[in-house]
Amino acid sequence: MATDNFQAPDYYLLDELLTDEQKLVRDTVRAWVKKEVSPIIEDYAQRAEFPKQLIKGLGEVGAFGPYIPQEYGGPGLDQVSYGLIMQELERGDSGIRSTASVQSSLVMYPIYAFGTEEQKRKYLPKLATGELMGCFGLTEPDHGSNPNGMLSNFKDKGDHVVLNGAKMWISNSPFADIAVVWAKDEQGVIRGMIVERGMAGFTTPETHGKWSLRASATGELVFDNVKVPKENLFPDIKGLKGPLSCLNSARYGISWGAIGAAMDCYDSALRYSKERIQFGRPIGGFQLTQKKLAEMITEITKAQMLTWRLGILKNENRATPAQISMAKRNNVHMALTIAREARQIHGGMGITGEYPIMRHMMNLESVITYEGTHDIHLLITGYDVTGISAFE
Ligand code: TGC
Ligand code: FAD
Repeated sequence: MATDNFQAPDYYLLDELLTDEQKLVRDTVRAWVKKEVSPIIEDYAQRAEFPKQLIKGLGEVGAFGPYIPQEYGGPGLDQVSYGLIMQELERGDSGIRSTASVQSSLVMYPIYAFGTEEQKRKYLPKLATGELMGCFGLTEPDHGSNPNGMLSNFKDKGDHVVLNGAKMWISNSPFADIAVVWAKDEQGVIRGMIVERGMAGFTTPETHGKWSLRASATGELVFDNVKVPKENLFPDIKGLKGPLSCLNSARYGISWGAIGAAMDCYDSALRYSKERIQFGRPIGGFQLTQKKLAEMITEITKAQMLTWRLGILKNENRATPAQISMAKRNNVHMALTIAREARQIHGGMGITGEYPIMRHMMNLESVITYEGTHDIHLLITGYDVTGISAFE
């Protein structure tokens, strides 16, 4: 992308609902994305490479564990600030937001919520700066939407456990220093543990050939009789609610992130519609283009309201998993629809890297699948309102 002229839409003056601190955080990350992400991201996406040099800056702007308390090296921000950071990062690229989501919600959160004091002190400060990077292993080749069926398992050997199995589709795995891994014990109970790069029998092959999230590194986690010290296990959390609690935090962040991608597509389409002349007038003057733009800003505004309210509920510890599912599902679908419409408005130019549209659109095809697919979130809402599970 040559120049980043992004101007954030705020149709309902939502800025007035934000605190000074939240606005400062948002503006800091917005400026960082303009300076550090926008100039390089298209090139990295085209080359299917994660821009590792951004890690330090992500740590500096507070994108790693935004709500982790300062005592453990985090910025100690509130949940709306966390959401705004994810929004701004995904405005740049979903892959950059993915890296921050995984580090924050899927690595730092479980260590903070379920870890021992020693684990927290050992890992969290370094994860907050990016000195250590982490990944999260839940999905397996044969168990995606249904993680309860996982086959990864470990056996108790006294002072350590022996871990076997494989995880697939793991963001950040090719370069992560540690992995938060979920596996079953000998009684079939799901437990979490921290596996470190360098442990014998642990490998992280990279997944190639993605048409989506090309600027994010994805890979496997393979465990072949890996000896994991007992002190690396989370002591108390048992069952699927462990990993699903982490997903609540990540899904919440994604519901904000998707707005960022949608805002970028809308902003680009709006500008293009005023500049591009056909039939002697700007294409933005045609009713069909205006319909597209009007629907885009309506949906973005609704999504902004939804997530802001969800953020307030989260700050008060009142947000339910089903409310988070609704926001993740609605906002990612909204963003994907807007990306497709924005692509139409850009005509042929919309398929090129001159504009961010196609990259956002392809990225969002992953975002609508990971952290629970579009249909799984619909079924979570269905369960919540009827009390009858479609999964049993
Ligand atoms: P179910 O019987 O409903 O529940 C089992 C236990 O878990 C509890 N629970 C939750 N706890 C916390 N948060 C939630 N959201 C929870 N949902 C359920 C539940 O209360 C129960 O607890 P207990 O104490 O009674 O045992 O479980 P189920 O097997 O029927 O499955 C439910 C289902 C399908 C909704 C769940 O499996 C699911 O969400 N599947 C989707 C899997 C998924 O989202 N995977 C994501 C992998 S990570 C990822 O994609 C990272 S991408 C990152 C990036 O790059 O940004
Ligand atoms: P499946 O579960 O096989 O689903 C296939 C289709 O069947 C979907 O449309 C689904 O909605 C539908 N389906 C399944 N069950 C039902 C049902 N009961 N009713 C109706 N329809 C149903 N995982 C991690 O653990 N860590 C990561 O860091 C991570 N990063 C990822 C990065 C990328 C780029 C991608 C693409 C995925 C990542 N994932 C990660 C995995 C992701 O969470 C899974 O892909 C997702 O949960 C879906 O699982 P699946 O791909 O096996 O699809």
